[in-house]
Parts: sequence; structure tokens; C-alpha cells
Amino acid sequence: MVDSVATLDFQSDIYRDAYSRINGIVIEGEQEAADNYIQIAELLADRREELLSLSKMESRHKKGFEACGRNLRVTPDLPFAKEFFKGLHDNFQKAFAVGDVVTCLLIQALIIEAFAISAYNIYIPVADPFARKITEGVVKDEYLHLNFGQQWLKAHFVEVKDRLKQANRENLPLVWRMLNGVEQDAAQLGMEKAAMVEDFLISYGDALADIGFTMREVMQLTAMGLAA
Ligand code: PL3
Ligand code: FE2
Ligand code: FE2
Ligand code: FE2
Repeated sequence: MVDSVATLDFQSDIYRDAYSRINGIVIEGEQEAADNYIQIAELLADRREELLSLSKMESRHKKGFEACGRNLRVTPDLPFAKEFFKGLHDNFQKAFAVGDVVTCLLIQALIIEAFAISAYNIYIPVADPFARKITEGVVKDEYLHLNFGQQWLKAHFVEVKDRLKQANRENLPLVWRMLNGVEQDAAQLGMEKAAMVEDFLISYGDALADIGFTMREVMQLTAMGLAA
């Protein structure tokens, strides 16, 4: 366990080994997000331009994190990262295949964005100076992306409520599993799982409440799979 930034050695083998997987996850996550917004643009033709611009932002994020890896002379472990995202990727593709835009938005614009926001917020204070600058710029964009999904789902709340509950039930347990899968490597970077869970629950829970769920429903939704 690393307890403060003062103990982090960004050049050490142990730090760079953990970074190769985390950096891979973030690069793959940004690529996944870029692809997902292009597909969502096909389902929401009237918001096409906006969604394609979100996709371009994701591609820029990916480039930024690739630079963070190069800066530490780390090779991102992309095969590991692909496996890490497989569950959410497969569920997104299943939803897309049947034109289920509500599930696609829940997976990408709520779950993946809230996951990214929590990870980036917890990473910023313990990042190397180069990566900190990049991540600070990126996290601002992620709030806009979360807001896109939030606004659209809020505007259609009555029609999408049941589908959202179902999609949350199918996908949130995957996030808790992903957090467990990254816990050890994140700890090497000075990031605590409990802090990431807390930040995730704030972003995701606030979004669900704004979309229209009652506080009681938000509690039920966010607890889904937490124990598993
Ligand atoms: C959405 O725009 C991008 C999705 C990326 C998902 C990232 C999840 C990250 C989990 C691992 C935590 C480490 C963060 C460290 C940042 C270099
Ligand atoms: Fe992003
Ligand atoms: Fe994908
Ligand atoms: Fe994003």
C-alpha cells in the first residue's frame, strides 16, 4: 500500500509495471468511448454532430494518455485492457444491435463516464506532473459527456425509466468487478479503491437523481451488485 504521493517513485519498476496496465485501461477506455459515441450518433440522428464531436474529444483523450505512458517509458498493456472492458463492450454491442439507445447511453454516458471521472479525480493529486496536467484537462470534458447522457435521459424519463433500471441491473455489477480488478495496480499509483467508489457513487448517483429517480430508487440502483 502506498500512503502518500511523497512515497511514489514514478521511475521505479513496480510503479511502471502497474502503470502499464492502468495506462492500457485508460487508453482502451478512451478508444471504447470514441467508438461508442460514433455508434450512438447512428441511433440519435438528430444529435449526430454533437455526438461526433464528443467522439473526437475521446480520441484526443486517448492521445493524451498515450503521451503519459511514453513520458514514463511505459508500454500500455492493451490486451489486458481489452479483456478489462469486454463485459461492457459486449453489452453495449448487444444493445446497439437492437437499437436500444437507452442502454447504450447508460453504459457509455453514465457508467463509463462516471467511472472515468472517479478514476481521474483520484489520480490527479498523485499523478506525475506531466500526467496531472493532461488528466485535469480530460476530466473537465468527461463531466460534459456525463451531462449529455443525463440531459437526454432526463428529457425522456417516463419512457426510459424501466429500461434504465434493467440496464443498470445488467451493467453496474460489471463496474464493481472492474474496480476490484484494478484495485492492486491503482494502489501502486497511490489511488485508493474506497475513494474511487465514493467518487463514482457521487457522480453516478447525482446523475440518476437529476434524471428523475427518487433518492430511494438511487440507493437501490447504486447498491446493485455492490456486494457481488
Ligand atoms: C471516457 O471518456 C473514458 C473511459 C475511461 C475509463 C477509465 C477507467 C479507469 C480505471 C482505472 C483507474 C486508473 C486511472 C489512472 C489514470 C491514468
Ligand atoms: Fe474521455
Ligand atoms: Fe466497444
Ligand atoms: Fe468521455
